[in-house]
Amino acid sequence: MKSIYNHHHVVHAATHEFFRGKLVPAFETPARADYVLKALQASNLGEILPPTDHGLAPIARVHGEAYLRFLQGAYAEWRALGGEGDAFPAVWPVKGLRNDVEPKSFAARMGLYSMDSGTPLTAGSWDAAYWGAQACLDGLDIVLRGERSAYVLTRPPGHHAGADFFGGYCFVNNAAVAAQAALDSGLKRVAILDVDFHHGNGTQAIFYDRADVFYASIHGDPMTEYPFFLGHADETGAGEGVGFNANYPLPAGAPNADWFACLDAALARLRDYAPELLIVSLGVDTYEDDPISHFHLQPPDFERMGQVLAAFGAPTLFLQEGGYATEAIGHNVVAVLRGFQE
Ligand code: Q9C
Ligand code: ZN
Repeated sequence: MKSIYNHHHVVHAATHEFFRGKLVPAFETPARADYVLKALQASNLGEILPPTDHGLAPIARVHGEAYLRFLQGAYAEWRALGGEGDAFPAVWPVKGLRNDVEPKSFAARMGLYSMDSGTPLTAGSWDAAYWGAQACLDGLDIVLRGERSAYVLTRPPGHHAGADFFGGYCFVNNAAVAAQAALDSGLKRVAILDVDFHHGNGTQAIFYDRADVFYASIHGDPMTEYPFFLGHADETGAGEGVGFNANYPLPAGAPNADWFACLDAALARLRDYAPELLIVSLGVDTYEDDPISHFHLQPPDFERMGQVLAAFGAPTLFLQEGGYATEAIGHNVVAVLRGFQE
């Protein structure tokens, strides 16, 4: 299996994030990708290639023009105002406030285009996210050219980013960009299976009223787990998209057998959909020792996950999402890919 490695990820390096009212060391770090790269290289799974430039257009198929304009210039604006270090939002247009007018104030636009204060916007956020999306488009090309699978090693992750906002450590929704590009290249049905511990609210929202992308996710119950405000089982799609969204929330601490039962249920739905391409939002924060998540998958479970996904039989594009047990991420990712390959 070929991999694309977004080596530009290093320019997105937050030092801290807000957690329970305090600044704590950032969880989403460059070291995460370094460990995966090391494990990939040691695994001999296949060639590891750099991304190539497909331009802004495929990203603009998913994200709003005003949001992208903001994101590209946000860090420079922050610095021009005297901001030091990373930028954080502090005010949001919640229910009853206007979100249809873009204020001039930078602080106001930070809130308009974000969903939480846990996502540091750094000097390199845009460049790293831009090249991450490019890497995903390269991974897509590999699969569209007829290979059975490809893996994209990138950060920041993507699945919490909506059409018009960042959050959950995500800025550009890589899975959505790849899915839309696959449709634009002529495919008719694309499935996204999100196995990250957290519900991919951004991905779900982007395709919620459409039948050409089926979004299925297994995740911590939003009643207690981030992103809290989306990811319930009764979210089944809207309009044309009714019946093309499936959520499998599980309580924190759920037994691994329950997780695999949900995987079977999700894949049964996707089998009926008969996608021409399966995109896997591959977060490994389902790992037992993940510091911010609450499932208990172990290394052999990741290998089994890969085997089950291989048995599904669709051309498969794996995109890296979360996973914060830094030193274990590489091993767990490679276990999935090895399980798939066998
Ligand atoms: N300080 C992904 O896994 N914050 N995003 C949790 C910990 C949000 C995770 C609080 C977690 C987002 C892609
Ligand atoms: Zn996650």
